[in-house]
Amino acid sequence: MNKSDQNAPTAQPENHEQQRALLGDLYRQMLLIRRVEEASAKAYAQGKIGGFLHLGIGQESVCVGAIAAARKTDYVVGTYREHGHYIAKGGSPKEVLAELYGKATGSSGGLGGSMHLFSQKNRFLGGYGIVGGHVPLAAGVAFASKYRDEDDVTLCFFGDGSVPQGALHEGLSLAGLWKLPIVFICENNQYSMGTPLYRTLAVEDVTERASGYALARDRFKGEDVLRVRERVGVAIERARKERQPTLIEVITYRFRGHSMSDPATYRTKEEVEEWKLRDPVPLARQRLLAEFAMPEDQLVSLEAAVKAEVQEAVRFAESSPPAEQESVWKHVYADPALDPRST
Ligand SMILES: Cc1ncc(C[n+]2csc(CCOP(=O)(O)OP(=O)(O)O)c2C)c(N)n1
Ligand SMILES: [Mg+2]
Repeated sequence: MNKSDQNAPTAQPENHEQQRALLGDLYRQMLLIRRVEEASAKAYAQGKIGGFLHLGIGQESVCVGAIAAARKTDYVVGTYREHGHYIAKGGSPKEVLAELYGKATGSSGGLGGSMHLFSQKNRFLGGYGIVGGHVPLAAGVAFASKYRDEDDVTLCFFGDGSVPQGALHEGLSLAGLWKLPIVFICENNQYSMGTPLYRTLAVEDVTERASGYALARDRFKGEDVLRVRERVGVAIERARKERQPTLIEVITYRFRGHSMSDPATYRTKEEVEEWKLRDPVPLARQRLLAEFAMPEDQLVSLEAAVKAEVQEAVRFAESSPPAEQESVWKHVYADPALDPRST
């Protein structure tokens, strides 16, 4: 059964014009995510956002490129560093910022906060705080698609810190054994909190784990959003058509500390500056100008529109009502009436 053809992502661009339009859109998405996260950092510093806040500034090309290769009906499961993934999967900056502010209009009614964005409508299934714990959940989502004979694919994102966790291996093992339609995407930003990769992994090439679980594998640098889209697209099609899961490692970097309370003193300024030369957002802009001859004023108006959208989202979050107290008792157990398949 092939229910989702009408929801296919933009096909591989066939000509220069299409490629320019595609890169323009991916640049807009990355910039939007960056501006949303900058606005949330500001609000956090002003004491308007509580709890934890983990930003993915520097890593935007991974979620934007990967999710652009998926269909609307495919599923995404992420970690606590998931604002960008949520927006790339069709969520709005208003829902994200309102959630961070603890407002009733947020993606999870203001009850989840930064680590628990969720959208049933967009098939963005969280937002999880337990490192590696969501990997078997994502395998379960992919199992459900296969069991129901639907051709949707699940994208499961996780950090390099998940790699030595037991739960991750259970998820990879079942995916390989049961030939689940899933793509595992390790966003290797070189650190888990303040611990560098070489202190957590004896074998730093994460994809070396793939053969033990009969997974296909791929590993590449993540700063070029078009490359991410193309390489993840290959794995998605393999999952959809052959039910062959893939383990992908994308090399990336976060420019800020692990969370808002981390000054990131465990790495040198030089290291950060060197990675900033590969910042995916200005790289896409430069490419649009140089390779695709996009007029500068077109980019300037796109950037102004992104700025206005984020300013509006901040106003929306600030003026929204707080999470309803009685909603604390909702969503504790599954409500069959909320299951769209029960209607
Ligand atoms: C099972 C578990 N152990 C420890 C933690 C505390 N913790 C939160 S984030 C984190 C680092 C994870 O790093 P990584 O997976 O590389 O993701 P990144 O933060 O770099 O995106 C740790 C150890 C946790 N949340 N869950
Ligand atoms: Mg990491």
